[in-house]
Amino acid sequence: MSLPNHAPVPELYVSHDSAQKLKHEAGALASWDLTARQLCDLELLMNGGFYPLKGFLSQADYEGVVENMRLADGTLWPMPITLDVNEKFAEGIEPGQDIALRDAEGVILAIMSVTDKWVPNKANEAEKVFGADDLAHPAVNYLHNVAGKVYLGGPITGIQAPVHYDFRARRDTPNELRAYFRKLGWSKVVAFQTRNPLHRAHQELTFRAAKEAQANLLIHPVVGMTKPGDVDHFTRVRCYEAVLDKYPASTTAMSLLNLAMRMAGPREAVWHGLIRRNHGVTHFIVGRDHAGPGKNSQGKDFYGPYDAQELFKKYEAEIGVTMVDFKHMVYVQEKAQYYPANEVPEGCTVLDISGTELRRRLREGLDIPEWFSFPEVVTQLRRTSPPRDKQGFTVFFTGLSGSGKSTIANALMVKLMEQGGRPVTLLDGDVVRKHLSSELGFSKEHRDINIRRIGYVASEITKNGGIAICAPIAPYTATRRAVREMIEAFGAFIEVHVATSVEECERRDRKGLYKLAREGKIKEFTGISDPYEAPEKPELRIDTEGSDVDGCAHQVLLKLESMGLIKA
Ligand code: PPS
Repeated sequence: MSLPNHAPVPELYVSHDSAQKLKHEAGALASWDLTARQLCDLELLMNGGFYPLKGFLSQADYEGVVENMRLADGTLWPMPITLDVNEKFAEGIEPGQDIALRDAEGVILAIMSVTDKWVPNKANEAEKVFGADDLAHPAVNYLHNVAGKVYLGGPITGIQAPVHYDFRARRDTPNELRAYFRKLGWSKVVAFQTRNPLHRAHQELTFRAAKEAQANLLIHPVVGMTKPGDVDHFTRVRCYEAVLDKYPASTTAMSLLNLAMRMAGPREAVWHGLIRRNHGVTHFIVGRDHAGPGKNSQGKDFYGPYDAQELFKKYEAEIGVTMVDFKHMVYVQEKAQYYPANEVPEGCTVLDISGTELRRRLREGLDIPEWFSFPEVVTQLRRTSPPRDKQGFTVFFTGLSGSGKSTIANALMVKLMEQGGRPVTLLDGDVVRKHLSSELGFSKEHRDINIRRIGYVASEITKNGGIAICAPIAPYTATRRAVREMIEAFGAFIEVHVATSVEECERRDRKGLYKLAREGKIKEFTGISDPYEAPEKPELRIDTEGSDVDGCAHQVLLKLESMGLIKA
């Protein structure tokens, strides 16, 4: 789909007057509250960032995209942009019906004319789009454990753009960027996609790319959704702003992109290229391991380091953007400058600090050398990542009823309060059920709601620098993982499996519940008539059968110390 970079890209919005009228009428339609990811997708659909898509994918388009990266009409499009909904909502919707799409506050942003409703084969989608049906991939985990079971497809009528209150002046639609480039006479623009703070290696890489392509530079960071655990976008944008004056102002621009990344490596690179083309860019930097999701469940990389470059090259003409490929940049000590890893002069010393190492240094308050980053960037990062012993964290006990979770959790709370320094909150299973979840039972659905509530409260405590100790049964792996992700956005998550066997719990039967469960008087009782999925890799596993409560709590303290979360 050719798209000259001087012409506007088609948007899906109706005129202001029609929008007012439609908004009024849409009040009576069935309405769907968009998830955070769908909200990002909708914004880019409406403003032309996802051109030529006219809405969430129909089934035929979805199948084409999954199987061979093409829409039903043959147009290149590598990423399924789907409206996933739960079965309950889907039951009431039939093709031919219009639905209102709302943001988290209930504001109607668009109307979708539903043309298709289907249950996707998610395992196939994972294999084809992400290369493996492996839950270690964040998008595969999202697909199976967050996304709804049913997909709806159909064209969108845009009413209004989602509102952003942060960094408003730095956000541009594709047409705003196109107009800006036109105004400045920038016929060649090379875009740099990033989800990380900019350090010196990135600056060097972007300088070189602009020089190589003889183009102006657009720093185009993603501020929608990135990989769980990434530096939050507020901090990152402050970092970008801090280094912007190190670039020549007349040839460099920065704009924020509200994209929800999928970390799909090669396919993602092609997708990023198409999105940048829509934003009026002519060249695009693809570096080492572009949009890589990290290691799979076998500890191996999902994609080869240069797979994304290869796939981009193959489709370059169709994407309509020229790739500027780069090897990994490293610092050469003797030359006091950065080189692509494959161009390092012989016999020289290479210095490099990985993302993991950087996070360790921040966490432990260690030095971050000037050759690696700019002091202004390090200052911003230190502001949001104080040393670990000053950050909030969550200790999440899981185990069978009567395993000893609550008792150990109580002892741990007292020991932490004795040390002082941070507020401590205990969210015990029984106590939560009394105060937060009194209306819930023990079905899988209700248990999941209960655990997510605990996770939400713990994440707020962690975010605000406190210590949350949780002690529910939490029998399901996927739900525990969801809680981990919620919390790791703000601080450490320590899963402690209190591994008392069901036989031992039943022998102790401290509350008399096992007896009632055996007699069938309590239904869905964990370990007796309901499942318990033991954690495979908890931070700590405690065997209560060999040690007393004080000893168990002490094991947790030692773990926290070894992680640098409390001072010895
Ligand atoms: S869950 O699965 O995490 O939501 O469960 P949780 O909220 O931790 O459960 C708290 C206590 O509920 C009592 N209880 C049951 N447990 C398991 N299964 C069934 N059916 C059940 N019915 C009541 C039990 O005392 C749990 O407390 P603990 O402290 O774990 O013994």
